Amino acid sequence: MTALTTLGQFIIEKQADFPYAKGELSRLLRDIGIAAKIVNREVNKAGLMDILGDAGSINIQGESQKKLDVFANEQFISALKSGGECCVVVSEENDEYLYIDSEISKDAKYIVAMDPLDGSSNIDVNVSVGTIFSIFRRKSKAGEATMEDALQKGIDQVAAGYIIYGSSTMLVYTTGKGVNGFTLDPSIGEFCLSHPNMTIPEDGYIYSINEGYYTHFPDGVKKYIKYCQVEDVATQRPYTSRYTGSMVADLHRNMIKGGIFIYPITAQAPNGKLRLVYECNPMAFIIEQAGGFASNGYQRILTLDVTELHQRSAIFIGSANMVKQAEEMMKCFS
Ligand code: AFP
Repeated sequence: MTALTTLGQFIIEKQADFPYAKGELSRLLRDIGIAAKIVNREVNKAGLMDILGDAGSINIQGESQKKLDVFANEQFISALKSGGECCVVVSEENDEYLYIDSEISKDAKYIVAMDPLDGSSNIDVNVSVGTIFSIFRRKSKAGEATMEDALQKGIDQVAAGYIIYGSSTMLVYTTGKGVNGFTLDPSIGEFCLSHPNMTIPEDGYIYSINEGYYTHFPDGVKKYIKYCQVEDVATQRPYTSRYTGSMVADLHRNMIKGGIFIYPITAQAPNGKLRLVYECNPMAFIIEQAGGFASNGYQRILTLDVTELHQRSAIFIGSANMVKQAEEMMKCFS
C-alpha cells in the first residue's frame, strides 16, 4: 500500500522548490483548500436544502446570482482574510476589487482572483460545478494595493488552480512546476494526492463547444467544427462532442482524456463570454503546465493585456496540437 499524501503535507514538501519562499504562498493555498471543503459541504447539500434559487441580486455581468455563488464567495474571502497572506481579492461576484484592510493582510504579498462557483446554473440539475483561482504577487511595495496589482498578465501568475465539485471533489493546482490533483476523501476530510504530475495528451478526440450558437460563430470556428465531424480513419475522426456548460468540468475531462474546449467570440458576445482574469488565465496556466496550450484564436492567452477586472476573452484551450490546428483555421479567415 502506498502512503497517503494530504494536500497540506504536499504543499509543505513542495515549499523546498522555492528556496527563498517564507511559506506565505503555502499558507495561502492551504487557506483555499480549507474554504473549498466548506463550499463542497454546501454544494453536496444543495438538493436537500432550501438554498436553490436566485439570491435576488445581479452581478456586474448582469447575471442573476444563485445563493451558493454568494455563499462560496463569502467563504473564500473569509478564509483569505483570516489567513492574512492576501491583500486583494478579485471575484466574479464583486464589481470592484476588494482590498483587505486588516492589520495582518494590508501588507500581504499576494493577490487572489477567483470565480468562486463557476457553472452555477448547473447546480439546480446536479451537474458538476467548480471554483477557479489565480494567484499573483503584488507589484506595489507596501500600503494599499493598486489597480495595477490586480490587472496583471496571465504570464505573471505564481499559482492557479481549480476545485471540481463532481462525482468526487478534486483540487488541482500548479505553482509553475507541473500540475497535481488531490481528491477529497470525505471519511477523513482531507484532499489526498491522487493525480500526481498531471499531463494532457498532445492530441485528443473530444471537442467541447456550445454548438447551439453555431450560426453566430466566426468562420474559422465553423471550419474547425466541420473538421472535427468529418470521417477520417487516420486521425480517428469524427471526434466526440462533450459540453456540460461548466468550464471546469469540461476542461478537467479534456485534461485527462485529451481534447479541446472552445468558447469563441459570437455575434451576441463579440469579446467572448468567459472572463480573462479569473477563468481564462488560471485555466491557461494549468493547461500549459500540463503540456497543453491556450489561445484566444490568434494569441496565447497568458500574454494578453489585462485592462479590466471583468474583461472577457475568447478561448481555445486543451491538447496542444488541437489548439494549434484551430488557430490555423482561425488565421485562414482573419
Ligand atoms: P455560469 O457560471 O453562469 O453557469 O457560466 C458558466 C460558464 O462561465 C462556463 O463555466 C461555461 O463553460 C460557460 O459559461 C457556458 O456558457 P453557455 O451556456 O453560453 O454555453
